[in-house]
Amino acid sequence: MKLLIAIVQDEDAHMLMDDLSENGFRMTKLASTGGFLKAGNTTLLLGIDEDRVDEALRIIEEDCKSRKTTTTLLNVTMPGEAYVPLPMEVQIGGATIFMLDVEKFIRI
Ligand code: 2BA
Repeated sequence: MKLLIAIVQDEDAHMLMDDLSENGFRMTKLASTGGFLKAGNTTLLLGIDEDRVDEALRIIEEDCKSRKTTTTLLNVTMPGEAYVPLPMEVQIGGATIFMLDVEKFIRI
């Protein structure tokens, strides 16, 4: 069994969870926050039998869209210690996925 940790955009999370559920995948949704944008995103934990990992990845790829956003996260320090927000365009990926081997899976 593999544990997929998939970080996706909130906009895609609902449809993705529906599609994964309809195809028999079990998951846990965590509300998360990206370290760079400091904006909400969704982290899904999926315990998956190895022979179904590719299927899950295909569904994630179909549902999760890459988008551009503009952030004013970065500041430019001006003389006199004034901070001017600097708009910056950021491309957020469809999904960031970590895949781990599961040593043991127990449901009680
Ligand atoms: P954030 O950390 O809020 O990052 C949002 C997007 O900002 C990233 O999209 C990337 O395009 C950009 N970005 C991140 N750090 C940057 C930096 N130091 N300089 C310039 N641009 C930067 P993605 O790469 O698609 O990541 C989307 C979300 O996935 C991230 O949200 C974070 O929550 C998670 N993530 C990505 N890589 C990760 C990693 N190595 N470990 C843990 N979480 C990760």
